[in-house]
Amino acid sequence: MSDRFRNEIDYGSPGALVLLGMGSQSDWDPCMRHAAAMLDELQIPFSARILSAHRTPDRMRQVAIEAGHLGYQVIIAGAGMSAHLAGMISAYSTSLVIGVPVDSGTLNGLDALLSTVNMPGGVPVATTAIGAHGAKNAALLAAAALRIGHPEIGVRYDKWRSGQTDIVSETPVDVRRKGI
Ligand code: RP5
Repeated sequence: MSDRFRNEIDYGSPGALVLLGMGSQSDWDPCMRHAAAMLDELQIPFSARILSAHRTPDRMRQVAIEAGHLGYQVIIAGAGMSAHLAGMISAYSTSLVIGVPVDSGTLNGLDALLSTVNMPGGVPVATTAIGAHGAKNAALLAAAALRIGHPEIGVRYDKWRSGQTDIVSETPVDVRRKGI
C-alpha cells in the first residue's frame, strides 16, 4: 500500500467511483487501509474521507446526500464501537452502501458488527466481516457491483480471484514438519 494515504485521509482520486468513509483516522491503519489497498490493486478510483456519524454528523449528511451526484456508485463505510455510519449514510443515499465493522474499542468490533448489520427493512447496508478481512472484502464487493457498468473492472476482478486460487498449494500439508 502506498504511503500517500497514510496521513491524508481526505484523499480524492479524479473520477472516483467509490467513496471510502471512516469514522476516525484511527480506523485507517488497522482496518480501512486494506479496502484502499484492494481498490488500488484493482485500479478502482476512490476518495477517502473521515465522516463520523457522531462527531461530524453535518459533514456525514452532506456527503451522503451529494454522493450520487458526485459520481460515487458505491460507498464503503467503516466505523467502530456504536457504529452508525453505514446506516446513517444509507438513510440519506440510495447508492450501494457497504458497511465495515471496525475492530476498535473494548469489544473489538462485535458492537460495530451488530450496529452495522441489524438495519431495519427499507434502509439497506451490505455488511462485511469485522476488521481487515471485511475491509478487503468490501473493496471486492465494490468491484463485483461496479463490473456491471465497467467491464474492465470485471476483467481485473476475475483475474485477481483466479490468481488467489492459483497460489494455494495443492501439496498436502506435512503435519510433522509443521510441528503439530
Ligand atoms: C468510532 O469510534 C470510530 O469509527 C472509531 O472506530 C472509534 C474510536 O474513535 P477514536 O476515538 O479513535 O477517534 O466512531
